[in-house]
Amino acid sequence: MGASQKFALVASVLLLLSGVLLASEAEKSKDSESCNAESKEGCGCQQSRDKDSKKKDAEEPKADDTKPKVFYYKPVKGDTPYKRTNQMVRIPGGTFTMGTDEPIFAADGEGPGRQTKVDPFYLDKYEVSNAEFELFVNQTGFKTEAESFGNSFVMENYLSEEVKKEITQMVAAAPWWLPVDGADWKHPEGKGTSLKGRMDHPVIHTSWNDAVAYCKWVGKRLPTEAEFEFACRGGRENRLFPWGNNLNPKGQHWMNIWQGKFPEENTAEDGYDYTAPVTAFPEQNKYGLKNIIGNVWEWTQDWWTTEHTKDFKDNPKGPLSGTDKVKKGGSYQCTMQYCYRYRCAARSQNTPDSSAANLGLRCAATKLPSYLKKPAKDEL
Ligand SMILES: [Ca+2]
Ligand SMILES: [Ca+2]
Repeated sequence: MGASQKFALVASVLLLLSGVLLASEAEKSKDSESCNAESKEGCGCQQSRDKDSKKKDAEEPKADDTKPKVFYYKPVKGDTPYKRTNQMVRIPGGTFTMGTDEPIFAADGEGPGRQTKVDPFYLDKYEVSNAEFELFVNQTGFKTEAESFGNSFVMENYLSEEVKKEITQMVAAAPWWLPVDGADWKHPEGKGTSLKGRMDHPVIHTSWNDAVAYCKWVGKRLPTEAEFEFACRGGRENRLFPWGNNLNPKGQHWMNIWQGKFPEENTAEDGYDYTAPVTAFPEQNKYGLKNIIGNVWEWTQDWWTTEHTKDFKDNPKGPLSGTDKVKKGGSYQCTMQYCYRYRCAARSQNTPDSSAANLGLRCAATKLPSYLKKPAKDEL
């Protein structure tokens, strides 16, 4: 581990500790929280990012991000043996209440509720799968940041004894969350692991910079936080989940989260103790979105801030600068007791070069990419 990574680990510990303190506050009032323990803010190499002008460009998406400058993928029969999951749905736009006046975690900036206008746009129906990301990597040779750094974060429960033996560092405030050498999108649990049987699962260990590069390549862009939340709410005002306030309507599971006592026991009553296929579970609201909450966290364009006013916002794009990017939707590691962030108003953050086993993406677009205008024959 290099000096910069050691520094990053120390920074992670400090930030994670602050997250746990916040969590203990929240615990007193309602549900406890350690989703901050899922974050690893500060992890990664700031220095290398600054040196890389290409990545620097990617940090500030421009208005013309919908026009791919480098590659423009047109599906060709035989390109991939896997079913495509790159379809988009149209989100009609409108004015909605973003955030909430009844925050579960006020320190996250979940409130106040503010009237927010969002123009119509398109959003991926599914999280980006390993199969879709593989097309990108195969055709561009793209190297993710986790691959460049040589490690990424994975929860202890998913690691082999062999891999665990090699790990000498640990985040004191979140000992279940380990930096694993060789963990990247293709080797989700480190050396010796593969994507076998998981090509339709969401790609993980992708940083914000990786996500921007991927979305640009497919002629799309990341959604703004406002767009994500508008889509998540599906036209319903002030509800917890995309479908309403009931966790399991009709007695069924609508998302991939954690059941049981975190982190000791995952009973996987929803059918999955780790990531689920991006096509799993019912459509979560009338826009036809799958796993917009649950499964993996998803990056948005916006820089992170917790300072919001009640003023009307017209297509907000977040602060002009910052250190962390907003992620939304919660993950398979969230429970009511230990990360109640699988709610549309909930939010969290990581530095743009962070990656982890519970963090992925889906893309948005202002204009539907032309290759999607005619549904492919093999469309789901
Ligand atoms: Ca689950
Ligand atoms: Ca998700």
